[in-house]
Amino acid sequence: MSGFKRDFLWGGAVAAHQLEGGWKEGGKGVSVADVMTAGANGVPREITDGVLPGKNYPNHEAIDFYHRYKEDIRLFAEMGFKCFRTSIAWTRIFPLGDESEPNEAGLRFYDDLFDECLKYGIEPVITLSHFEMPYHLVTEYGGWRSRKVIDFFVRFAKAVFSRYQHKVKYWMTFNEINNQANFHRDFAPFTNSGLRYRPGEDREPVMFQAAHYELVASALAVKAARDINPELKIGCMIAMCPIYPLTCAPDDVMMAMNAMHRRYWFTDVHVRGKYPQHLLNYFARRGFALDITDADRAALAEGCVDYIGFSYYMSFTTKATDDNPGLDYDESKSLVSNPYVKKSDWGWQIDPVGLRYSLNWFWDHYQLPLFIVENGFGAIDVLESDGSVNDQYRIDYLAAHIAEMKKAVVEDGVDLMGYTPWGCIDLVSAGTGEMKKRYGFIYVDKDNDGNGTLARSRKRSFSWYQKVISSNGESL
Ligand code: P53
Repeated sequence: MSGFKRDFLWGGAVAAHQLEGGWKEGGKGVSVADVMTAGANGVPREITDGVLPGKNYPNHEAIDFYHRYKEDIRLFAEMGFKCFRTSIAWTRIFPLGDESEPNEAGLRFYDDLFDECLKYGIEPVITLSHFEMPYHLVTEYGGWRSRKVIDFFVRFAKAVFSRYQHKVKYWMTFNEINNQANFHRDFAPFTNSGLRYRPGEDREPVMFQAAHYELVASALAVKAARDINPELKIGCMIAMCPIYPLTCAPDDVMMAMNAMHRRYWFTDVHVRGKYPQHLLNYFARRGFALDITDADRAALAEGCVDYIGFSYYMSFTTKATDDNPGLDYDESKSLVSNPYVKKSDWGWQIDPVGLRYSLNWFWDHYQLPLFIVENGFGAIDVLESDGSVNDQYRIDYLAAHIAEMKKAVVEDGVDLMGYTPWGCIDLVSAGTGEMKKRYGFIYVDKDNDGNGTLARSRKRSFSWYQKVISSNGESL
């Protein structure tokens, strides 16, 4: 093959809670994203007990896509997008999460949004759960601690598969389901699974249990989608940060392998429909008695995904240490800096070759079509007095990653479906809640404190990406 497929899905990616705003409109319920304040680099977002007065909740208004999506999709069409990845806010469809009937106003919003995309020939690519589960499920059920949430999720999935089956072909179940491998911090367990840990609680088995229920829910959703319409394609969504050994010392190499096991077993379950033996042995060694039934095992085996969606921003590096003779991976402690790569202002390691490595890693392991559904450079942009933004650093980042992606396809033979850079329009950062950490081709006039006109303007990267798409990745 000389380049990317002719029908390669070039586009951009966002998530409902990070751009829609309208947090109470159309009957929408409160989501976990609605109770997270703005943080900053090194300052974690606060998770509050409900929405409290006097706090800054950046997702409530976000960039007001709820009211401005027509203007924004017109700009995506101008760039030549073939697809647009967003999520359906679960709380627009089931505001509390445990209702028996969906909310018609919420369903109508996404009908209109998808129609607007299709009008320009833009294929919607939809994530079911992207860090925005109903907050009511957290307070009433403890989030994904509860098996009952499987039924609520599957009800939500069936409602939207049935409703949009003729508008949306490509779906993903849980965004970056493996972020919660970092369970020592509060962020990922809450955004992935609605988990609030009690002081002193043994966090790890709780995370494994929640992840298990999600994997079962995902598999049941895959099966439901096939029953509703066999044309639908359902993927998983994995946050891929390949973990390198710091040196070739055998213990460092082994440590890196263990780390990969602990961060990527989720993909094994999604793709192969069963747990890898290393993890079952780990559960036994640690004495974790998880609620995994025969019916769950059957569901997992029947609900394997059609493709692997993944995000790629950075690689990680790890090493063995004397205080860790078991070479166990703890994401909050085991990562070290890679001396061979640079970092973004937020400390994310910039490693385009890691994307080629990741594509090959997934392909070697699973032989399923791959879809890069996030990649991008969070940076501080400067709006010049003439209204322009000269984001050459973003162009450099994306061009270097696309060049490596091309090698994976052309030289290595990886089956790649598409590429949707993250935050194609500036939006609220998931990790920090900032506006200042920008990813877009389109600038949005809004700052960290919520000031600004919300006006949209094209950055330098806008016309660059337009050419990338029109040349099918030849012009970088
Ligand atoms: P922000 C951590 C590591 C890799 C990807 O992230 C991550 C995270 C969580 O912060 O999240 C994904 O906004 C996620 C998006 C998110 C994007 O990466 O923290 O799927 O929702 O916005 C970028 O810079």
